[in-house]
Amino acid sequence: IQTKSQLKLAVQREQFELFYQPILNARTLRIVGVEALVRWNHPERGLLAPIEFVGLAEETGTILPLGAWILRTACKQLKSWQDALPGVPVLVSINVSSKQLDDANFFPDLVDLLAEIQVDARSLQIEVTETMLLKDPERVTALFAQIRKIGIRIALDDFGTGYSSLSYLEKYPIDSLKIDKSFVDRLGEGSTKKNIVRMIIDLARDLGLEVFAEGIQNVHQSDALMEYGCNLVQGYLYSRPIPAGEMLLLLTQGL
Ligand code: G
Ligand code: G
Ligand code: MN
Ligand code: NA
Repeated sequence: IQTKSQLKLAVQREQFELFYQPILNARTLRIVGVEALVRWNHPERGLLAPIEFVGLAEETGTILPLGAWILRTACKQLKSWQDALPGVPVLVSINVSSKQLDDANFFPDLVDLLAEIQVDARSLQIEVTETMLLKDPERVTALFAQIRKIGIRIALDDFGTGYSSLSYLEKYPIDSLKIDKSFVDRLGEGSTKKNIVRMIIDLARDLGLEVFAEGIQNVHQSDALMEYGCNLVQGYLYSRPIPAGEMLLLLTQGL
């Protein structure tokens, strides 16, 4: 088990690495974006997955400096891909904890970061979870509006797993939904369970939202998603999360 002080030290020492998982157009199989996924490069235990430390980081407040490092690293990476591949549009999607969004400095720091790195905000997306929608609605609405006004897209991650009601979807200024893997897992099993995914896609379309599906592992799932009208897909069927250097090759050559 990781302790608070170990994690704090690891942030100071920048013992983290971002992996990237491609997001594809299921029809054309072209890469349209990537999701940044953090790993802890632990000196003794090797590469640790977020499940081993993100919860602790959130509980202890270390998510603020860690989250700032993640945003900075992902923006610098985007900039370097844009410089290496002019004219190739890539969306970089970054998971942001609600603890980061609670911090009053989040937005001003983000604006400063974009100015410093000189990266186009329209190539950025942040992924927020439904817990965000259970907070002070006026504050969240204003914050999301500010973020979108500078061109950053907002996706609601792990959609369908949280406690928020569907009516929240109409209230908040967001751009897209990411259907949680647990729903994608059910595709191909039987028609009643398939209908949940179909319903989410129809709902998103109704609300004018884009819809992503994650955790796709087989062609039954991708075929069903395309049939229902969801073309933005992510999962092991296409690619696992990979280091930045390998991603440059995929962005250059395709899958
Ligand atoms: O990479 P992996 O599938 O193990 O990630 C599991 C979960 O960890 C993701 O669904 C996401 O919620 C969380 N996660 C991964 N990377 C980040 C990150 O950079 N910041 C935050 N806040 N959470 C992340
Ligand atoms: O942000 P979120 O917690 O949803 O991150 C997605 C997580 O799901 C990442 O940790 C990623 O490694 C993982 N993941 C992505 N695609 C697949 C998949 O096809 N199968 C499984 N089991 N996990 C996946
Ligand atoms: Mn995510
Ligand atoms: Na997710």
